[in-house]
Amino acid sequence: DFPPADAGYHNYAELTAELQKTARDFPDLAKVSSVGKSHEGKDVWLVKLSANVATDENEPETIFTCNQHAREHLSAEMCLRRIVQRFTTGYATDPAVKKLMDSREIWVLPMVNPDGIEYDVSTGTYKSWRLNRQPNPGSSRIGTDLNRNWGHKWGCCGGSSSTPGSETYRGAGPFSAPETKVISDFVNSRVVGGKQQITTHIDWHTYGELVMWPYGYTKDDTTPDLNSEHLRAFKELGTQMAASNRYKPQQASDLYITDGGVRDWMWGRHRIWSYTFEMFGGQYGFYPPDEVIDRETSRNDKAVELMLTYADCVPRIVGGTC
Ligand code: 0X9
Ligand code: CA
Ligand code: CA
Ligand code: ZN
Repeated sequence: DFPPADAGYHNYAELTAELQKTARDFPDLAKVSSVGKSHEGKDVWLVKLSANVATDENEPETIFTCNQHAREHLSAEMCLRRIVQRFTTGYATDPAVKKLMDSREIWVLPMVNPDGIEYDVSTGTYKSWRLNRQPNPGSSRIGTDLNRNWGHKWGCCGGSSSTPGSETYRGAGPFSAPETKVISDFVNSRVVGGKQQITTHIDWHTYGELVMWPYGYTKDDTTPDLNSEHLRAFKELGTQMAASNRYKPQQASDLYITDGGVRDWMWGRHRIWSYTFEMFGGQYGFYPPDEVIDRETSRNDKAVELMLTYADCVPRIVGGTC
C-alpha cells in the first residue's frame, strides 16, 4: 500500500470502493461500469457522470483519462476527487457544476493502469514504476508504456522504444496492452450513427505543469489532418486552460517527440480535441505528499469547466463553427 504518510492517496481497492459509493449515493448522476480487464484481471473502471445518467442523451460527451503511468498517482486523485466526486456532490450546491451536468455527458477512466499502480505501492516503498505489468515474450523485463501503445503513428518517429525494459517500450504492436485495447474499444463504440459522440479529452499526467495539444509524433505545428484553423482553436483553448491553472501551454512535441500517445490517437483517429496535462510535482517529482492533493487537484477545476463548456464546439472559441 501507500506509505502511511501518503495514506490520503487511493489504492485500487480504495478507489473502487469510492466509485461504488458515489454510484450508490447519486444513482441519477453517476454510473460505474468496467471497459474490460487489465493484464492481471482487474477491472478498468469507467464512470459516466450526467443528469439522467442512465439515458444516452443527445449531449456533447467528454472523456478524462488518469494514471496511464503508474507512479503518477496525483492524476487518479484528480479524476476521483475533482471530476467524479466534485460533479456529484456539487450538483445540488454549485450552479456551474449543475449546468454542466445538465448539458454534458462525462466519461471518466480514473485508473487506466491498475496493475502498475498496485505494483508501485506493493511494498510500502515507492518503486518509481511507470509501465503496465504485462510480460514480454523472450525478455525478462516486464511492462509496456501505455502512452506509447496507441494506434495512431505507433512507433513511427523515434518517440518510443522497441526494447522491452525501456521506460518508453511501445509494446509488440498497437494496442498490444489490454488496457489501451479495452479503452480504445470503448471510445470506438461511441461512434453512433457514423458520428463520434465524444468531442473533448484530457489525459492527466504529472509532473511538468504543462498543457499540451497534438501532435506529439512530429515537430510540425500543422499536418494535413491538423490544419491552421484546428491549431488556432487548440492553442486558444489550451492557452485559456493554462491561464486558469498557471501551467505552461505548448504543442506536445515541444517537450519531446512521442509516438503512440493517447492524445495523438484521439485526434488522429476520431478528431477528438485532446490535451495532455502534466500536473504539479515541483521538488517532489512523481511523489508529492498527500497534503498537496487538495490544492493541486482543485487548481484544475476551471480548466475542467472550460473543457466541458466548449465540448459542444471547440472552434467557437476562435469564432469558428461546427
Ligand atoms: O511522456 C509522456 O508520456 C508524458 N510525460 S510523462 O512524464 N507523464 O511521462 C507526456 C507526453 C506529452 N507528449 C509529448 N511530449 N509529445
Ligand atoms: Ca444527461
Ligand atoms: Ca450521448
Ligand atoms: Zn505520464
